[in-house]
Amino acid sequence: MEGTNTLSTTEAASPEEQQLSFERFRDEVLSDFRIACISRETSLLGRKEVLGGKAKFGIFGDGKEIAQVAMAKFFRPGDFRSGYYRDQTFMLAAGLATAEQIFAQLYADPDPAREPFSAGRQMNCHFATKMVDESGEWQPLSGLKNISSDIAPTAGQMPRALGLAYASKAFRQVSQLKNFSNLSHNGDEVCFATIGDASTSEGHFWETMNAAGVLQVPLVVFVWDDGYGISGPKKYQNTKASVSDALSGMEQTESANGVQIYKVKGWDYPGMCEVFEEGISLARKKSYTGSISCGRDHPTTGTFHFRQS
Ligand SMILES: Cc1ncc(C[n+]2csc(CCOP(=O)(O)OP(=O)(O)O)c2C)c(N)n1
Repeated sequence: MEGTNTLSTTEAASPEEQQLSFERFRDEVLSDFRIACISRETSLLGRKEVLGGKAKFGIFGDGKEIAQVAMAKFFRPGDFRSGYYRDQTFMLAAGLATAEQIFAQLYADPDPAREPFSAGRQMNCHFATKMVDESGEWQPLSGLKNISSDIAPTAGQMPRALGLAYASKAFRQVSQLKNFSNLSHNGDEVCFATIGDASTSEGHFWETMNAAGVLQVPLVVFVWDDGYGISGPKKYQNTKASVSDALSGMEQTESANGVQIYKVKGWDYPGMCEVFEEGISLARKKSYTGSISCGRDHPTTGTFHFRQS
């Protein structure tokens, strides 16, 4: 796992180097645990504030903490996320949000210094980073971790994720774009999309997966598979009650292009780190498309769909 499993690479290292690697590894695991705990407490306290009438509406990311600290390890400057309202832990782990900012948005604080995502205009846990500066000029996006503004319609993030990944492919292929190094590292960015399992029943999801397979773009889709959409169990939302099974017809084979599907357990921190590393680096290097889904009492389904260019 990138930056974390240094233990496995230390066989030839001196005892001092091994000790250093172990300490780094331990620090990283502890830091992830700390972020997961802060995120969980944010969810519990935030929900209390809503139920107690101090905030008008709240939606939180409890249950998805471990998958998201793992995911954030592989999100690099230049990458984009096009996601939805369950991603607070990812935002905390990527260094793009603080608990204070999450609460400022919950209370609709109109001061952008305290609520930088939307200055109180969006529902809570609807994140964004700035793409342009005060004069309307592009920010140096290739050096920033970028969040395209979350929107309320579920699955609406999917076509946008496709467009962002397709833009990276254009940066790889179109020579006239090579000068815009402030926007892209020669197209080696990945777009991370997140979506709930119930929302994968929507047309936007299927159109995006199909188009990504055809266009072969660096897109990784994480499906947070908690088994429900509102209170409806997924057997009423998804064919076969599994988006991975339903998607299997699009899976890559020896003789045909397609997408690769990975399933991982939502509570399996090292397992997810390994799968995410493999899938995301494939998307980054070879312009594949991927999708992952995560569950609650059953395995987080890590469904990366990778498409060879
Ligand atoms: C297009 C659209 N239809 C319906 C809704 C109302 N809605 C909000 S959340 C939600 C359920 C989403 O479930 P899932 O995709 O599994 O995500 P989860 O919240 O469980 O992570 C629905 C139906 C919406 N926001 N947008």
